[in-house]
Parts: sequence; structure tokens; C-alpha cells
Amino acid sequence: MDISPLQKARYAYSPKLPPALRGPVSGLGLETGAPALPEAAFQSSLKALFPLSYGQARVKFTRPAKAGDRSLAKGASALKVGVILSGGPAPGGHNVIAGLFDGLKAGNPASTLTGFKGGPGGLVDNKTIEITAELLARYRNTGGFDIIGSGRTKIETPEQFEAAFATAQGLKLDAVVVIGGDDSNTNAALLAEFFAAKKSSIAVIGVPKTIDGDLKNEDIEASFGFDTATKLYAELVGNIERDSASGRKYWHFVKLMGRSASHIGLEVALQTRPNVALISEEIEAKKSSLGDIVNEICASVSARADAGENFGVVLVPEGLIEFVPEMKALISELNELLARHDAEYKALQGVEAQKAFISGKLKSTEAGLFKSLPGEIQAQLLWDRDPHGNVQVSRIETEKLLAAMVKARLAELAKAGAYKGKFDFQTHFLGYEGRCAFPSNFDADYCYSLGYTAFALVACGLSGYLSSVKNLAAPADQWIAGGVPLVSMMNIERRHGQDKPVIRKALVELEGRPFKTFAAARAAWAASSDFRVPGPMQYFGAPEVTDRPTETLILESSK
Ligand code: FBP
Repeated sequence: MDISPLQKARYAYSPKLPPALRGPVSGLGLETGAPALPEAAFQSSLKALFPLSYGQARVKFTRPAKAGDRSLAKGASALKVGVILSGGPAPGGHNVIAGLFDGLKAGNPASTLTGFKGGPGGLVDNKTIEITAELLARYRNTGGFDIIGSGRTKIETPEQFEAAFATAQGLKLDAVVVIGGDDSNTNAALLAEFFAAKKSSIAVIGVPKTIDGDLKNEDIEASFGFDTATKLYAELVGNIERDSASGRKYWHFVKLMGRSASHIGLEVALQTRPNVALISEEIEAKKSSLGDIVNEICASVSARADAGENFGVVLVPEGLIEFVPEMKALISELNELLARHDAEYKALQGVEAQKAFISGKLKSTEAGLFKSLPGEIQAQLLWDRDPHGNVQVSRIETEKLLAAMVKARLAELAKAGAYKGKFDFQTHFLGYEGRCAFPSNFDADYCYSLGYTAFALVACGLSGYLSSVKNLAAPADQWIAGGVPLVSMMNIERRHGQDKPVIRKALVELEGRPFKTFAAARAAWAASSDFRVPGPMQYFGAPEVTDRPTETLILESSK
């Protein structure tokens, strides 16, 4: 294989583990905490939906094991585990598999790890690949999910659940480990309950993945991949800022991935100090219209033009469109209509016929808004939902919509004599280029630890848990490994026109330190060219450069 010098050097990297996981598996203890319950409003419905998994306790690994600790009942026996990579790739997935594999082998060299190919569909369809030490050696500390592939199949129908169970039983698995985001881990919780209802001892353990950073709560400080992806986007945004200050002729509108949540946009803003960074959650809270957002951008463009600076950078979160109240109402009506009239709608020939059909069924306000949007955006809003019922926001070109609206508004202002600058723009979408980057040292360590923890949870005979590693803003020798019951993170949401139990998505908190830090600084950034250029991610060198966690994590963990 012709591999790059960096890939070769990364093979030699030895990820750090939390102290409890270092040393022989036999010395590992498990401390059981209080039962972890979901939000009060959803307790009775979730108890009814998950009678066997509801009310489990948080657990934490300790070393040495203390009297009263639950033992690693299955720690020394040979285990057979299956692993799934689910949803969008996130840097570090290969290291989760490496940590899981090494844990299994440390417990008993006869243990085996099977990969399900192409995501959850691999479990349903029994498509597997044996993960050997030789295979894994080619993927350690590398980005991507290509060792076994990923997919977005939602295990939903009774037939799919039965097929998943038949596969796991047929392979005589002790556990299935699902590496995924909120939707995939919701699936993991449902599978765990289903297996338990079958009186099977096959465990299901989840691992918190997603570059979006929205799978977090009081127990999960960060999802893996967020650190690497934001470092990569921040490098690129910093470079764009410097280019804009060098050429002095463009405003750059940069859409950043992240689906609904603006964690990525906020983190990149904290690292790069752009002129404008839109935060969807604030836009929703302030009930800002598209017109308000355009005016906010125009204010910065205009103030900078007065100072002779006809350039700048605007960060646009991927999911923005869903948070503008009038657009949110439109999307939710579209979701209901598309679910209700699925067959009729799909039978129509061509996108124009589909637009006309749907627009004829919308309520009058929403119909007016839909008709006012550019044709391309109308079509993008109608594209298929993903298997979990989400609008595919990565395909809606919000950055282009906003740039065009800003240009039109500036032309009006210029006509009225209220704007005298020059405005030209470029648009960018940063997303896919960050999902398979070589994991940062942080993600390489975190992912390896999450995988090793998943093994330890299986070895303790637990099921329905999400692998957790805490105290992440501190060096790895202070990290704490444990597990959190999946059901405790769930609530009930409207999906595909129905109420469904799902793991709660964590959006940006407007009272949280990361947002408040940004909000206190942004007025100065809007007017100045005091950009911050973070430069490329470093893998070798001084720990303060190579191991620095995200600003979000640092701010959230500082009391
Ligand atoms: P996950 O939630 O599966 O981690 O996906 C993250 C993500 O990268 C989002 O930021 C983005 O909206 C979406 O995947 C794009 O999905 P796809 O890969 O199907 O185009």
C-alpha cells in the first residue's frame, strides 16, 4: 500500500486511556450510582415503552476494584462482539473499534470482534467482516469509517428487529456495539429492549459519535469527532479570513455542517473571530425573520464599508433554515404533508408538478412564503427526508440564499443613499471535508477510551448503556470511564408525523458559557478585521498545541 508519511507516523501513535482502564482487566472495578431517570414529563411514557431497560443506574470504572463493586462477570471469558458504525462519519471511529478490540483481547485473547458492513443494515442483513489484528493495524489512528463502512438504515419494522436478533443470535454474539449519533443510539436503546424482551443475554452498548456535537448532556461532555472537525473547519475559515483581508474584495458566506445544532459554528467562531456568526438557537429564541438576519449582516457590511473594508466573513450554521420561525412552520407543515400524501406525491412526474401539488395543500401564510423562495430552495426543501425523518439540511443552500438576499437589500439601501460600499461575495460549504480527517490527538485518545469502555461495559454484563468518558477538559490521566443508561437521555418527539421516543438532541444553550463568551465579543468582531487564524491541526509537538480540547469544552468545564 502506498501510504502517506503522516499515515505511517500515525500508526505508531499510542492513544492514552483513563487511569482506571490501564492495567490488567482483572483489577477493574465497577461502581454503581443512583438510577438515572429521563426528564419528568416523559418518565411514564418511557417506562411503558422500555419496561426492561428503564431506571438503570449510572456506572463508573475504578481501579483497584473496591469491596461492593460489581465484578467484571464476563471479563475473563472469551466474548463475541459485533460492532456497527452508524450515520455520518466522524474522525476517530476506527479508534473506537481499536479500543474495543484491544479491550476484548486484554480480557481474553480468544475473544472476537465482528464488523457489520455498511451500518445498521449489516446487522439486519447479516453482512459481516471479521476484524483481525492485521486488518485493524491499517486503520489505527486514521480517519474515516471505511474499515467496515457506515449507513443510515433505521431499524424500525418488527421484521427488521427480528432479523437483527436472528443475526446476533446466529453469530452467538454476547453484545452489539453501536457507534452512532442521537438517532443511532435511539436505535441501540430499542434494540437493547427488544433483545431483553426476547430473554436474550445479548447486550447492546452505544458510543457517542457525531461531528455535530449535539449528543451531549450532564453525563456525555462531547461526542467524538467534534474536536477534529472543528479544528479542521477553523483552519479553513481562518485561511479564508486571511484571504479576504488580502484580496479585500469579497464577503465570504461559509455554511458549516452541524445539522440542527450550531455547536460547530459557535466553536469555529470562537476560534476564528469572523465578522458575523449566526447561531440558529438564538435566531429561534429571538423569533428573527429572514429579513432580520439579512439586516444584521447588512449592518456589518455597511459599517465595514464606511471604514473602507469591503470584505468580511459570515458563518452560517447548516440547520439555520429550520430555526427561522416562519421557515420552521413551513418545514413542519411540509413534513406532515409529505408523510400524509407520500404515495400521491411520489407518483407525480417532475419537481415542478410536486412543488405545485404541495404548495396547493399548504396553509395560506406558508404557501406565500414557499412561493417567495427561489425555485432551487423550494426544490431542496422537498427533497427526501433521511430515514429518521430529518430534512437533509446539508442539501439546502442557505449560504447562497442569504448572500443573494444581502446583495438585494444592499442594492435597496444604496438606492436610498444609505450604503456606499461595494459588495461581491463567494459562498462555501464546509462539511464533508471534516468528517474523515485524521483524528486529532484528543479524538484519537477519546475514541480509543470510548471503545475500551464499551468492552468493559459488555464484560460487566450491562446492556442499554452509552459508553462514557468524562472530565475531558483535563489531561487523559484524569479522565473517568463509565456508562450511562440510554433511556435516561430520551424524550418524546414528533417524527414522520408521529410521536416517537428519541435521544434528546443538545442544542446550543444561550445561557451557556460558550455562547455568552461569543455574544460578549461579537460586536467588536462585526466591525474589525481582527481575525484569528488557528492554522492546521498538529499531531506532534508540545501538548499545549497538540492536545488542546475545543474552546466549547474548556468553557463548559470551567466553573
Ligand atoms: P450524524 O448525525 O450521523 O453524525 O451526521 C452528521 C452529519 O455530518 C450532519 O452534520 C449532516 O447534516 C449530515 O451528517 C449529512 O448527512 P449525509 O452524510 O447523509 O449527507
